[in-house]
Order: sequence, then structure tokens, then C-alpha cells
Amino acid sequence: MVPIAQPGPLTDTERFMFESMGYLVIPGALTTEETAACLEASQRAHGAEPGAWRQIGHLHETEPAIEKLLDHPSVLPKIRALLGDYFIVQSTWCTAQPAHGKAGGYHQDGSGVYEFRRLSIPTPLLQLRVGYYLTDQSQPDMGNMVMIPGSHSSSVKIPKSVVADDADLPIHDVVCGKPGDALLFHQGVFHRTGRNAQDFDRYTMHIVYAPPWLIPSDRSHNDPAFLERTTPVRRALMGEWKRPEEPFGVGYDRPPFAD
Ligand SMILES: O=C(O)CCC(=O)C(=O)O
Repeated sequence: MVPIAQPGPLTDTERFMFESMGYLVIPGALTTEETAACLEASQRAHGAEPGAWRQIGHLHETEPAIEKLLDHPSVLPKIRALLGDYFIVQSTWCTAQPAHGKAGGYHQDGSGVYEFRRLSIPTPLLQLRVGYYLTDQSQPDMGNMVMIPGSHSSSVKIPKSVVADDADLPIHDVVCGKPGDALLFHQGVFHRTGRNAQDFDRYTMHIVYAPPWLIPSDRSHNDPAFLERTTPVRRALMGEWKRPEEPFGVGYDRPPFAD
């Protein structure tokens, strides 16, 4: 029951699956070379031994392989189909989960101090996330993301009695994927990190897209050197704009997409 999608534009069936399940799995989103370059960059950032579960933000500023993910053609058309043309990259997070690392707890993403679900139920789409699998997660127990399908539409929170692996829900989905596959998901889907029973560390690179009025969460400011050297589209996706006469109204430029 995997909501499989193809790299590139969002089809009607993919949109329906996304709306119903809250996520899509995109096999082969990255080439072998792109995946290897992102993995190398991630390992460099985390060091040879990550030791603990850890997320590092804004690697797109220093690692060209990760910068390429900001507007990757396998995924960007789907982001535009779901968010429209006015959005930013709110954050990028490179997760390392150590070998033999334990499972994480179920949660929805967003601002913990002011949960998105306070805005309305079902919780609105405010962070559209893409997790690129950089290491093999083609079987369970490889640090896979675990999702509760359709839970972005739930009017109630996941009960505290639900505990990963020990007292789990029968409807949980362990998302399997090969290196280079991507998981596109709505921040409201209850999800968690799956346990990694392998002898190797697991790496996943997340890119988080959001409306332009959310502030970036992985950086206090954009690195000026990065802004200077990156492309016009990527610069626009960093949320760099001059304050227009009316915020987000007149004068707010559309990012210079090719089409
Ligand atoms: O384990 C991961 O890569 C993702 C963790 C997670 O749930 C999150 O970033 O919200």
C-alpha cells in the first residue's frame, strides 16, 4: 500500500494519494552520483562517527551537492503543484542516525511552541517536507521513516500509550526505500524515526518548503557568500526579498522559475 509517485510533475493520481495518505514515495529521485555526493557531504558534516541521533541545519550553504536539492527537478514541480509558486525553503536538515540507534517518538512537525494544529483541524499544510534517503533503507529496521497514513487529517493527537515498536499502532507504515529515493510528506502526518538495527549509520537529507511568511528555522540569516554565488531561483527560495510596499502583496516577486 505504498503511495508511489514518479519524479517530475505531480499527476492527478499522485495528488489524490498525497491528499489521502499525506505522503508520497518517489523512487529514483536522485541519481546514483547525486546520492553519493550528498552522502559524502553528510558524512563530512557529521564526522566519521555521528555517535548520536543528530540533525545539522543549512548544509545547503556549504555543500554544493545538497544545494542542488533545493530546486531538484524530480521534486520541485510537485512542490509547486502543492504550494503554488510563492514559497521558501524554510530549513534543510541532515539527519544521522547511528548504527543500532533506537526508534524516535511519533510527532507532527511544526512549531512546537505554537503547534500548527492550533490553527485549524485538519492541520493545514505549512511545511512540505522531502526526505532524501542517502543510505539503504530498503528493508525495515534500517532507520526508515515510519508514518501513520492519513493522520494529518486526524482531529485528535496520537495517544501517549502508543510507543514505537513496543505498543505501536497496527496502521504504521515503515517506508522502505533505496538510496536516492525520496519521501515527500505533509508536516501534519504523525511520523517518527524507525530503529536502525544495522551496523552502519543512516543518513537522510530533509528539505522543508513553507509559505514565505514563516521564518527560516535552521538559520538566523542566510550566509551572504552563499547568496552571492547561488542561482537566482535558489536565492529567491531562501526568502531574500526587499520588503514590498505591502508585505506579501504588491511588489513581492515570484521566484524566477524557468517556466
Ligand atoms: O529521522 C529523520 O530523519 C527525521 C526525523 C523527524 O521525524 C523529523 O525531522 O521531524
